[in-house]
Amino acid sequence: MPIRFTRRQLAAVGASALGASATAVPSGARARHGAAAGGEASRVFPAGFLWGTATAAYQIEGAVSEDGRGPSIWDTFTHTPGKIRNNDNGDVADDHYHRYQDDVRSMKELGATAYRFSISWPRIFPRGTGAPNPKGLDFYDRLLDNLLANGVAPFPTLYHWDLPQALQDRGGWETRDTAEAFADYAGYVAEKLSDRARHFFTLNECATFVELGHATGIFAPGLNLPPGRLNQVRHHVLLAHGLAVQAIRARSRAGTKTGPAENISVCVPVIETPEHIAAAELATRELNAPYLTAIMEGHYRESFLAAANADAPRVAAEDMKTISTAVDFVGINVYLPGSYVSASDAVPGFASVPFPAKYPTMNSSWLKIGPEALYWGPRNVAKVWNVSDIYITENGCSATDAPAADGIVYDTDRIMFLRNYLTQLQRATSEGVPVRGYFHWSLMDNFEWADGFGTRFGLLYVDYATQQRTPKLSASFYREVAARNRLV
Ligand code: BGP
Repeated sequence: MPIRFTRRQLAAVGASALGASATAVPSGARARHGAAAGGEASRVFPAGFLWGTATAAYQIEGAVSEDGRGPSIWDTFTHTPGKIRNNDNGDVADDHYHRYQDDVRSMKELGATAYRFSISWPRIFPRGTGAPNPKGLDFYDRLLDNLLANGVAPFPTLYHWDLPQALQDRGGWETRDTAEAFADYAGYVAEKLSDRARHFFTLNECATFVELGHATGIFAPGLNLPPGRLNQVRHHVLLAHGLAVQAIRARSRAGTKTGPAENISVCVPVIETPEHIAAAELATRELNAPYLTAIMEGHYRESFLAAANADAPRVAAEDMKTISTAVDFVGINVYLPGSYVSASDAVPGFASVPFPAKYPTMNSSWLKIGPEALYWGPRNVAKVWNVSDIYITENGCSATDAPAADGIVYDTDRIMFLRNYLTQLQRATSEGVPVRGYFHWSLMDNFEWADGFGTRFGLLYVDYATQQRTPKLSASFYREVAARNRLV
């Protein structure tokens, strides 16, 4: 019987089997030969694909009282006893405000070509509106210069949940004024920074900060609003996005690009057959009705309005037009399948299949492991809304990272997670789904909101007592992927 090697075995035996003749081949040629014979080309990402990392201001910066920064709702919330695991707070966090140069150097060492970070609104406008604080902007000026000097493209997010407390005191997202204040701030920042930052994300994960901050109250500002007021918050947040897109366009350099960074509910067909795939596309529109669907389609879906009934949002004349102002790209944060979806003859034409009790998770109870989410997320967005540029603005996982006796963090679980998710992303790009870049959450361990410092998502391990950063094993994996622009 002839011996047949699988591709993987072939790679392992390749060097010895080729013997002396292989050593005569120049290494570059051998690599090219290997790529063709071993099928490596099938694992590549498109040329120019961006490999980035992501962070957010309150989670890493610290320096909460420095250089004129005003308080945000997260300062208030974290200093309210009992709200955060271990009563942790972001007063110091990763001290990135003082260590940003080291952190940019780490990005360079990772081979990252892009960086998604957020701008702290209360550093720029300490009271949300009024006179800007020049020292606040100076920090981001220095950061941008440093990133560019190290070959890392800056992708700022304008709102990653740190609303100035002064605006919360005047009603927060319950008032339209906050949406207008956000647009003023966004336009101001874009005017100042668009000479160097060419892409701006408006708001990070509307669905998360609205629902967890205003319905369940486990995030700042910790509210439990009744349905009508909650729908008004949802609407004002969408309005803030649309007004900001317009303000950024009006005030930035020509060619500046902007779009959202939303954690859509990713709808995965339960089995990949045409009827379940069609159901997953319909579910994508329905299950994201209060957020990305409204942004992309310019109206609230009938089913959403019918369910809200008398509690539906109050919508002023031009609001939906503003909300659906054309974006240049769509950013999506993808961690898990929102739903496994099957076709159904009953209204609404699909069913969400329940997750089994012991479905595998990472080190956060919500973080279900579903690598195919990184295929179906961008694939559905591209298909359903005909989007031509997509960024994966966050993906990554929590783990129980701890240094071994030799000081190394062997996070093989994170490498497993990434290898499987990136395999699905590569499947998407190889089919022509227009994903332009990937931002890993996170560059380094940081203040993970309600979990405080109790769980870790970084490629770099942070010792919070010394602020020392140490690359984990997953950082080596990520470096190899980024350097080769393909899976390893
Ligand atoms: C996303 C946020 C990030 C990050 C991540 C992990 O929703 O945009 O800021 O925190 O999730 O979530 P968590 O910190 O809640 O575990």
